[in-house]
Amino acid sequence: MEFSRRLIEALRNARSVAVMTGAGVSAESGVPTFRDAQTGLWSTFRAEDLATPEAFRRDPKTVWEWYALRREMMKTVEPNPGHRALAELERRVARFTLITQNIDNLHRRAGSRNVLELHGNIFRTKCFAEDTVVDEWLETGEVPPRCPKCGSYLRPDVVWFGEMLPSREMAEAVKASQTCEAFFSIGTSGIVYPAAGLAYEAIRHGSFVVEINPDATPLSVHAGAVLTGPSGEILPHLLTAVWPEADSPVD
Ligand code: BJW
Repeated sequence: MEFSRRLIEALRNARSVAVMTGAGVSAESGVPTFRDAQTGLWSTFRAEDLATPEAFRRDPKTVWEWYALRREMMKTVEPNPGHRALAELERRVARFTLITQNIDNLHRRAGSRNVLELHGNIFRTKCFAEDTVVDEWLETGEVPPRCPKCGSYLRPDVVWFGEMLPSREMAEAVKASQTCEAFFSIGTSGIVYPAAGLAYEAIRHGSFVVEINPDATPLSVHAGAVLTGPSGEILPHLLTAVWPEADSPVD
């Protein structure tokens, strides 16, 4: 696998790196991407139509069950070489921020530490009415289960369309994007805002922007380098090309 000298130098010399990831980073772990997620019984539903507060109000049972199924599947998968290479990259760069749209926890499980989860985490649950995290509740068989404090329905602690992103995480993500020397956009279709806007913030502030994706996205024509292919293959090779003297990033 060949990388341009400009890309290798940019990454080797960068004192601060921000990385934005999307569902494609977890594809090689066996997690279907958001827009390819619907198979079997769920193929009649569009993911975009289930991931909204309106859908939950209309049909809380269906939405809860969709997330319950995805949560069970995400429990059974393992981080892949792409996740592990990003955890290793954090150890090699002075200031490193991993911004993820993923809710599957795989970056933390791979060893990444400075992770900003912009769209929440499927393994947390919150009260639909009070918007507070709930750790324990009584299983009565009712679906969705109820908040032990107020009796409202519980929901996954993820960000649905039309909802605000968590303000601390978003503010830190904006700051990291505006101050990094190199910015990576990996495995995301780049169509969901405000997350998709961060790459353009990085470009506006003079960062070297690199995209890794098997397919072109709206960002491709603006990026300083486009690496076409699966992130689980490209990232370990890139780290070896930049730091040839170091141990393999994924052993
Ligand atoms: C690989 C690979 C491999 C495959 N290796 N790569 C117009 C302008 C600006 C904003 C808006 C607008 N119209 C509407 C909006 C707002 C809306 C929005 O952006 N909509 C767009 C669709 C237009 N945004 C919001 O509502 C956000 N909130 C907000 O804006 O608040 C302020 C506000 C509120 C009210 C009114 C106005 C303003 C909230 C967005 C929340 C998104 N949440 C979801 C669901 C999370 C929970 C769940 O998973 O169920 O987040 S939607 C879904 O999309 C999920 C993802 O994180 C997100 C991004 O998807 P991602 O990760 O890019 O996945 P895919 O499937 O799209 O792409 C996978 C990619 O991987 C592909 O490119 C493949 O090629 C690639 N790939 N294999 C590397 N091996």
